[in-house]
Amino acid sequence: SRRFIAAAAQLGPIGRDEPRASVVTRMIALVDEGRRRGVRFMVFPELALTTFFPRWFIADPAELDRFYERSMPNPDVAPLFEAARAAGIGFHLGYAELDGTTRYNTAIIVDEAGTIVSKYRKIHLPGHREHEPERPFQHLEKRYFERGDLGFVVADAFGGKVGTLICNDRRWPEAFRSLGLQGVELVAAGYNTPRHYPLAPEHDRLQDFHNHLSLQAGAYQNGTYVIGTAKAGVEEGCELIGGSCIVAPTGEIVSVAQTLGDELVTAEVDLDRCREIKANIFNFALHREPDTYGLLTAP
Ligand code: ING
Repeated sequence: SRRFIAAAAQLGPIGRDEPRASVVTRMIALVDEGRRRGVRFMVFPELALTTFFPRWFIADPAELDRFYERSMPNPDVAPLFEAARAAGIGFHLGYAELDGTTRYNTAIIVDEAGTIVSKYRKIHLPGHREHEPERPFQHLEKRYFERGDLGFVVADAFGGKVGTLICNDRRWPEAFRSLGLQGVELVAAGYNTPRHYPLAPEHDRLQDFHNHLSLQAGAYQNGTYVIGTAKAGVEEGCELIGGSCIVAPTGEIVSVAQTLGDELVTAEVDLDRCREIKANIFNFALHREPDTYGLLTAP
């Protein structure tokens, strides 16, 4: 069977000036905990190496570039790669990527041997492009990142088909279905989700519900496990939701974070269970009607 222990490796707040070495040390502590619990694959959050810098308008390009990785792996993350490989643990890592002069919100999946088996660049970039000083905080992903150009990515890893979404992607059923149509069995989704959404403050109370609703729907409607991992807590004065969790292909949350700090959330997954959904209610070959879905690709 294809059963193993998987984990959401939730991170608490990362300070604007917190060195990467400090964050990597925190991540290695979670790798050590994962080794103790027999984990095979763990999912770190979106932009896991730095604070969520799109909350600020940063005019100085040199200051902005501080938050990006110019190569992956690199000397800052090498200790994490080494610790994970020594523990026989694969991982998902979200980070800001500077590719020449182009900036992406990127995530990689690394297998138990330390090999990068997939790379994804975030496609659904929320927020706004210009400085909007009247907001209590900015959400400038459309300014700081280009739209991903690698498509929706599924790779062979951990005995199955593993896909990646990044934060806002998880709210778009088309993104999940693009992985589902590739036979995905486990989706890794890191996120940084502020509690306060300035344009709709009446929805602050719903952020945890909408997070789980999105992850659970994506899991059920595509017959896949989903591991959603938060950067959580009050980070530089901005409240980020937690709720990291592991969702079964049935849509059931099988394990969930209990804190807003660094926390390893584990559960046994059995990739063969995806068939309960893929072979029945969401048997795409039998029941899906793509020739009626033309509107879905209309702009
Ligand atoms: N963050 C948020 C997310 O999609 C957001 C943006 C927050 C959208 C709250 C809607 C409501 O989870 C990122 N980084 O995409």
